[in-house]
Amino acid sequence: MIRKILIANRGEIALRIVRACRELGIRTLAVYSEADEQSLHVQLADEAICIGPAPSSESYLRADRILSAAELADVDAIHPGYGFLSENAEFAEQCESCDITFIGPKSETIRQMGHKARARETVSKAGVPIIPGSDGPVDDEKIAVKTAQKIGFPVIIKAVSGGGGRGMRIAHNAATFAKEFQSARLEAEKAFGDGSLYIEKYLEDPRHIEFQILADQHGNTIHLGERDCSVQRRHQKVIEESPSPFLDKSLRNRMGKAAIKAALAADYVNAGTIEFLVDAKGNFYFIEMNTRIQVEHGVTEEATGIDLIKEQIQIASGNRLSFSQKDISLTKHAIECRICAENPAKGFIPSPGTIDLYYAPGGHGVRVDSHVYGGYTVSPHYDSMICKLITYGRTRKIALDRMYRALSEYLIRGIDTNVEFVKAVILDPAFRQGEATTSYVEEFLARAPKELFEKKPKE
Ligand code: MV4
Repeated sequence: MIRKILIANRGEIALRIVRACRELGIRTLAVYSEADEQSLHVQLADEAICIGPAPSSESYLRADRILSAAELADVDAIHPGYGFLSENAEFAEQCESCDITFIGPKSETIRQMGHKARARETVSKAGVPIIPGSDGPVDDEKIAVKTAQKIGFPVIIKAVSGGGGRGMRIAHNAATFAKEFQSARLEAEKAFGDGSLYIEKYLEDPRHIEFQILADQHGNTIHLGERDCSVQRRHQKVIEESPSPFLDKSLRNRMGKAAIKAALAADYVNAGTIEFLVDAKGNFYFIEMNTRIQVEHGVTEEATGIDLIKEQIQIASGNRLSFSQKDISLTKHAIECRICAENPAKGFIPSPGTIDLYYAPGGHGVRVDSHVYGGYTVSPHYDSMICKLITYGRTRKIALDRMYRALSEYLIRGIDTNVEFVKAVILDPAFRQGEATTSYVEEFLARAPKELFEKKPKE
């Protein structure tokens, strides 16, 4: 039985996990860095232990300190949230050997799916479509060029230990391939300590659509529909929604079945996400699997009515899923804007500092997942996201109109934010019509007037 959970994270996701535990009657232990002493997750958890100085490398990434805190407070389980140690197979393994339940898949699954070339091979063998590319990693440059020529240009070079877009390079012809290959290798070595690369045919202008999976320890694996995450900037998602305006019933069904196949092939347990790229004709291809709860999970929660964090804990406790595939539908339309402390007019540079006035939106169909408040200081040490604003309703139009209304009542003073930028996107006819692909933000920035992203002077 799980009676006490250590939350190995910070910010809004730590608070989100505290809330789920409260409703389940489970005690919580927060761990925090010196920079987060005043954080809400620390104040609202039942217990809290400081695990080090502000830099993540000395606190939230220190498996040894987190496991010490776990032993000291005698917790039964650890929830890793997203980022930090959430996809670290070694950490999951250490939890397993300490007899502490890691709330997530088996360490072996994290390792298998963390190797992006092996993940491709695993799901492909199970009959899930993948993008034409290399069979596994290609480390020799000469062989890599030949492989690229066989696939046909343009190709995309990706890091085997990467994911989420870092260490990727596009090569348009054989002449530029070597240079791109070398710089991808250097970047991958620096970022992941592994310069191993693989190659795929480059798809122009795809949509990024991902499926939420839940799998219990008894072999029940279901999907909870999709999230369209095409609106991203430099591989950071900005807006996510469910259902996708691009999918019809038939495509959703086929993609959902493929997502379940991929999860089964990975012997998956707990909550996970299968990422696909979808072309204009509706062809879809697996790109990678994320073995964690994702930032945008709330969109699926509001569209389906299912609490994914509670389900993660129930699954980790060994309980069976209390619903089956036929019980799941996207009954509402939900949309999320990631609100960040950054300045869109200055190339989106981070804007840490103290929030001296704060009023968050509310009302019917509005959900605010945030750890900040008036007087809170946004630290330069962590991600700049300060809030996930989610609105939902019966139709996409209701959710979008509600989002614009909610954004319009958001008051944040003292730091710069992207509120005006996302407002402009929500109003943009191309976005409204559901036409956004992964090139959308770049195109929008090229044609949008600069004033749009600046704070409106007070009337
Ligand atoms: C691609 C792709 C096109 N073709 N793979 C980016 C994040 C990571 N999860 C996979 N990503 C992509 N993989 C193939 N074969 C396009 C993306 C992609 C992207 C690429 C360049 C610039 C922005 C992008 C935004 C979303 C997805």
